[in-house]
Amino acid sequence: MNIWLLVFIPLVTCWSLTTLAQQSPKKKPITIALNDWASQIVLSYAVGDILKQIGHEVQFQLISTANQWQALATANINLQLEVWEGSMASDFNQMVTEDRIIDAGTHNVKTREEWWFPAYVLKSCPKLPNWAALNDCAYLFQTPISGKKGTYISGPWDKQEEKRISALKLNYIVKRVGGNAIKHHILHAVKTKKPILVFNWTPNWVETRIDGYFVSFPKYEAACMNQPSWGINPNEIMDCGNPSEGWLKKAVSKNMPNQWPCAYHFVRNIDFTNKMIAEAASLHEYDRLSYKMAAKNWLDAFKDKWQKWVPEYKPKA
Ligand code: TMO
Repeated sequence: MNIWLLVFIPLVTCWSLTTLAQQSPKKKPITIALNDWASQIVLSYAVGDILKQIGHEVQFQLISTANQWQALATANINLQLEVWEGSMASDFNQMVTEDRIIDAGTHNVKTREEWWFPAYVLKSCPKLPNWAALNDCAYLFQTPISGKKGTYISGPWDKQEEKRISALKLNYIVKRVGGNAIKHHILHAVKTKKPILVFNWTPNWVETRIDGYFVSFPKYEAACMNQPSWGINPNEIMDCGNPSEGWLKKAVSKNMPNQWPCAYHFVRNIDFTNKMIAEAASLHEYDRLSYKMAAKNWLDAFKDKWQKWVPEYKPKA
């Protein structure tokens, strides 16, 4: 028997209580974090919509992944739906260990966040995706700002990539762009068939539309992140890739179970699949729907899935 069934037996009346909640004049809104990549934003709007349907007030707060931990700890933000292992594991684990936020469960998803290139680059650099080919092929990725080095384009998330470049002695610089700019760099490169080396992740819209590969770095182990002696560089950390089968978790503020028990029950039930996330991203990034329209379409497309997270859910007439 699933342990959560035991924990939540007292809450089975949750969904009928929402009518009571609706009658109280001043309800404290649940604040959902909006970060800076498409699936996270679209799915936050979608989940916000479901929370409203079951009687909650909801508001959204734009915030960076770096700043969200403190905001969750002080309950200025109550819900973060996409905590990615590759970019957020150390902050998340520390906050949970210090009992400042709640780990609200793991999605049934395998994630990867890594350097990526379109498949046509293999013609000019056939030894990729092995990372050992990166230096020989650095000239392919030169840009005016990188001189003789290659340029690797990355986002605003803390990936310690400069440390990896140093540890693996890569002849590259990191060019940081906004989370939403990554798409334009990829689409432009693909349109003009130019080589590009760029931060990408899965599940994401890219895999549904563009053929490409993640660079295969030395296999990730946790020790690589904090023990210099680990790996091929005995003096530096980060001489490895990111987790290739990473987790994806939900984080909530500590006041959630008491303040909004029904919402908390629902959030624990939320279980995205790779397809649900890739589709959320594609609806906005490729199909060009606004975030909110993408959320609407997503809710229609995956009704059978998310309605199961809300026991006794009855669509409004
Ligand atoms: C956190 N992210 C999915 C952009 O790597």
